[in-house]
Amino acid sequence: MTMPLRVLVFLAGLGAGQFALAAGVTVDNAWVRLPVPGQSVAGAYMTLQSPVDAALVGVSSPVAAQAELHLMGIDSSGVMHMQPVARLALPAGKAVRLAPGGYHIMLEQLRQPLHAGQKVPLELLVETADHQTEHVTVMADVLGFGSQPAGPVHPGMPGGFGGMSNLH
Ligand SMILES: [Cu+2]
Repeated sequence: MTMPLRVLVFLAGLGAGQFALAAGVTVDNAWVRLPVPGQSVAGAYMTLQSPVDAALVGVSSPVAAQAELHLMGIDSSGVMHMQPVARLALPAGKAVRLAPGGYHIMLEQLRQPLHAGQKVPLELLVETADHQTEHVTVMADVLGFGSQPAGPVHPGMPGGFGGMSNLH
């Protein structure tokens, strides 16, 4: 859909302009679902890949007072629910997808209304197997209703998650 984003990866403690690519995490297709008017939460999605075993252990964004990694699931009675996730494993060489209906970043207490076409910075904290942590800054596109990538459609849920804009 979009070109892979160029991400800036830097080791904590390095000076400005020094970009270490030790972990080399790449982030593709980062996007934020445009919240319905009046809502102060928005879901953010992307595909992460690390060449070495790593984990996503934290998220933040200047546009939100709080951001959390969540997993959405559907229980045996068909009720959708979600839970905070402290860390998301990024196995070496495996693309890990954050997408509607599954893992997502929830931006909470938005500090400003978002609009389609806007780019929102997301700060990802990635921990590698040797317990180094790196910040990965990625710009995510705010996508309105018609331009969102097709997400997984849950069987028995006509229209899939795209029709449920209050969820994320
Ligand atoms: Cu959530």
